[in-house]
Amino acid sequence: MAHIIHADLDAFYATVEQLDNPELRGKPVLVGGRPESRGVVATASYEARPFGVHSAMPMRTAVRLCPQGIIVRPRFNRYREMSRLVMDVFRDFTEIVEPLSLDEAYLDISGRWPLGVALELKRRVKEETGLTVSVGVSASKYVSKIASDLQKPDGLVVVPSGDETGFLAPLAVGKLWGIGPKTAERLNAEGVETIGDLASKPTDWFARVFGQRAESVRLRAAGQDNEPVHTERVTKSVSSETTFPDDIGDTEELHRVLDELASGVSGSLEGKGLQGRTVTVKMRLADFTTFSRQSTLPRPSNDVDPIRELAWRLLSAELTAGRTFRLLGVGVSNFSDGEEERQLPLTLEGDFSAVRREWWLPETTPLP
Ligand code: DCP
Ligand code: MG
Repeated sequence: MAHIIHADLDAFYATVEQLDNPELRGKPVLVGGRPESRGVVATASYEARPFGVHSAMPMRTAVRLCPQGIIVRPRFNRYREMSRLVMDVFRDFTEIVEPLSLDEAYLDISGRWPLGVALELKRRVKEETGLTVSVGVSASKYVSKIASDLQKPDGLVVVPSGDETGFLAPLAVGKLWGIGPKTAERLNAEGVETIGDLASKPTDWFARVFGQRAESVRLRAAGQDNEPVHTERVTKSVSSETTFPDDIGDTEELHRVLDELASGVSGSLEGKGLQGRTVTVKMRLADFTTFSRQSTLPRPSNDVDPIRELAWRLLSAELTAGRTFRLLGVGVSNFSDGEEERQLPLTLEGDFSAVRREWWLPETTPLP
């Protein structure tokens, strides 16, 4: 079962400024250029938004609308730094992360319990960075992107598979991917106000209005899209190593260190939902000679026992009298493609829909 998260930080630049400077907290903050030098607003804190201030607005206009607004110059290096922290949290949940900008990304969490992952993601981002993130979850990228925007700030909207059309129906056509303001205007003139209006049109109407794009627009209006999450960084191996303060030659101590490394790697594999077949032990001797030995498990695993045993066998073969080690590492690679994982039944699906009925859908959405 495909589950894709779209996560977008709330008032990103402004929230970073409020975090770093407590005096700005709870106040309307306008991050951007100076009004007297034709600066524009990069973003406004949520305290400033009720005044009608938004990104890309001339700062001069923003100050007129919100005279009590505090203007702060952007600090891009700081935002990049915070972005890296947030993306690292995202990557703790899945290796399939597609960043769209400094403050938003898609995460493929297929095969997991979406509401549980979303709540934990929000909690960890808050705990580790102080930022709040709005999250949308559904089976497709663009539905999730629409969903993440609906309950900002600190939003969480889950659209269960099968409910896409009902979820999209009441929304303005302009919210649909690929429908710009001009097209939206043209559609409104034809009496098509909502995505639901659009979805109810016959196929030949789409062909007439959208030409080449007809089929893709029609499918999207119906809540269908199979665009995968694109990621450049796919994990090929998970490993852990340690350099000792003093070289170790004692067999028992080496054994203990190896156990620790193996259980760290096992935990990390489990956290990422990965199972591997190849176990590698990396060794560095007192004279800095570095080499590794690897072997294969009978089947892909992330269990600590088989990994630990194989790692120990590899290391044992290298122990000779008087040999001391500066560094040891354990790695697991050669992952299975995760197909088994994707087919796991979603045992919590029942509870999940009950929860959704009460809290997770925006009020504008008719419940089935
Ligand atoms: N940004 C910018 N100029 C724009 C839009 C955005 O410089 N025209 C910057 C400032 C934002 C950041 O990019 O903080 C992220 O953009 P978002 O559109 O996600 O806006 P925010 O995160 O600020 O607010 P929201 O809570 O609506 O996501
Ligand atoms: Mg944002």
